[in-house]
Amino acid sequence: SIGIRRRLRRFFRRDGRALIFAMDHGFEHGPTDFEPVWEHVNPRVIIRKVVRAGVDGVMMLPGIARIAGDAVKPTAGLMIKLTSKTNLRPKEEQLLQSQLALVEDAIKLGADAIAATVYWGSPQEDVMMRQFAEIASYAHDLGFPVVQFAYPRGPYINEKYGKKEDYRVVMYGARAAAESGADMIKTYWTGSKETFAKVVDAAAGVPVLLSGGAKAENPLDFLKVVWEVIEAGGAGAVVGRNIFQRKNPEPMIRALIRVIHRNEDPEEAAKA
Ligand code: FBP
Repeated sequence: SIGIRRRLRRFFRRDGRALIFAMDHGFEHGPTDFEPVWEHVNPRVIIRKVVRAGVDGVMMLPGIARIAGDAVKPTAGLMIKLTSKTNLRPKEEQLLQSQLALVEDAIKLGADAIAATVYWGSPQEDVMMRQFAEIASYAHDLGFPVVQFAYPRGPYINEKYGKKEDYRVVMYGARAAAESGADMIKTYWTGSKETFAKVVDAAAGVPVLLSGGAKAENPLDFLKVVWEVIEAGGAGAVVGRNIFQRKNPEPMIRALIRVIHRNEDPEEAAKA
């Protein structure tokens, strides 16, 4: 629909790419993720910094949107994720994301896009699949794009492929996300440009963004990965720790923008 296309443009620049800041870690990992730079536990502080530095979008859970959604100025899209889990759950239940709020809540909070996670391959895959289907159906009806964090993980994956980052697993998740109606997909790095290009192909035209991962000590290492993602046809990155675990996130954001939007060589981008 026109609404979906218009709202997707709030995240993607004309080149079809986006840098999105992720900040659901206080819930998903716990506030310890903010300990490296404790002032960033205050959502307004970090959101102001990243928006000023030029990110294209910000992703958060509904409660943080209530507290600090207005700090996301109109220069950036607001993505509200409706599912999560805490790290406090028993291990057997870590493979499930539960729904925290409704599509209507996210819309009332000003969301431009609605996100939800599916752990493909989880023993609870069915629950997340249905959750996603319901969210997508409502959101699409109302003209809102839906983002799937397509994260394959589960015992069978480990048994058969050894790790969840195996490209056959990641591209399976991306394909499943596309087939379940996602308008944007966020997934893991597969380790090489060639394999990530297959993930992009498997998504059949639905934009695929990299999920940042743990903070790289050397920023250049992370910029190189993002550069390969772009070379592979990826549509950008959704980045949390590599941004908020730096006291001054601006140089990293500026460098990421150069790599994502200007195809700049990571070494050059890091120097600028
Ligand atoms: P990072 O860039 O910090 O990896 O953030 C991306 C993200 O998907 C967050 O949105 C989420 O909280 C976290 O990673 C989940 O990571 P995992 O499930 O691998 O612990």
